[in-house]
Amino acid sequence: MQQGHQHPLTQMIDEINGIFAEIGFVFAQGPEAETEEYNFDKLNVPKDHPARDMQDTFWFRPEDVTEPMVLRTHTSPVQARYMETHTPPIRVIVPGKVFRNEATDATHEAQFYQLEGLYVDTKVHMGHLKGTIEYFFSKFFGSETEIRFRPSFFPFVEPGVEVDMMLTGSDSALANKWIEVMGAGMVHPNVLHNVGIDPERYSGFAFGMGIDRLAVMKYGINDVRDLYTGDLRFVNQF
Ligand code: 2U9
Repeated sequence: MQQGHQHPLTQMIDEINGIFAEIGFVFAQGPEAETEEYNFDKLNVPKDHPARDMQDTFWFRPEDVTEPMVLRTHTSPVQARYMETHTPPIRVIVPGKVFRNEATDATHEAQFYQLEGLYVDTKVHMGHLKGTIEYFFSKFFGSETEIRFRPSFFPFVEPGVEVDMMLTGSDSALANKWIEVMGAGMVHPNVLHNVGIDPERYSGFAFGMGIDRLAVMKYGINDVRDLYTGDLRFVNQF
């Protein structure tokens, strides 16, 4: 008898959660419809930031609610809520669906999956971020994986970095090329303050990655939109 199985994105999320569970991270989830406060304000996104525009974000006004709401543009509001209800040490992994108001093509969907992580404790520094990310990529893509950090900017972290990955000793199409795979950084003191954690006493690192892009890389998928068609001829290949 032919049996069903999990969708490739769910398989990836389970595998990644398992890798982080081994080093003490727990799993958290939260709402896909968010307030402007949790999706943007608490995360130190400036009031005039273009990400807040109607062109970039899906806004809506439910009949029973006075405030306009957004379809979350990242899973970060889940960590903001988590920090308000937990005291450090905090180690959390947050996978989930996010939304961007943009035209779709083979490499962009208006909905996609992100996976973010957050670690907050006393004396957390960039070395912890680097070690954790290196551990993750060597487990997920194999021990022949090299990563490098480039300075970058995101409002919710300071300093911010982008992470590139290179597979060595492999004959995969990804071998011996630097590929951008993740954004990360030290949690901005304003963000800690906004969720009631004292930035003088605690510090943290955070990272985020697009699961769809990771699936494209791991499985050689040509069009991210195939992940959402529900076409069994596609999903049964995984
Ligand atoms: C809190 C504080 C900081 C999460 C981060 C990124 C950088 C990042 C992108 C990767 C590919 C989004 O899917 S993507 O387009 N993400 O570059 N994410 S730092 O930082 C946080 C999150 C939560 C409370």
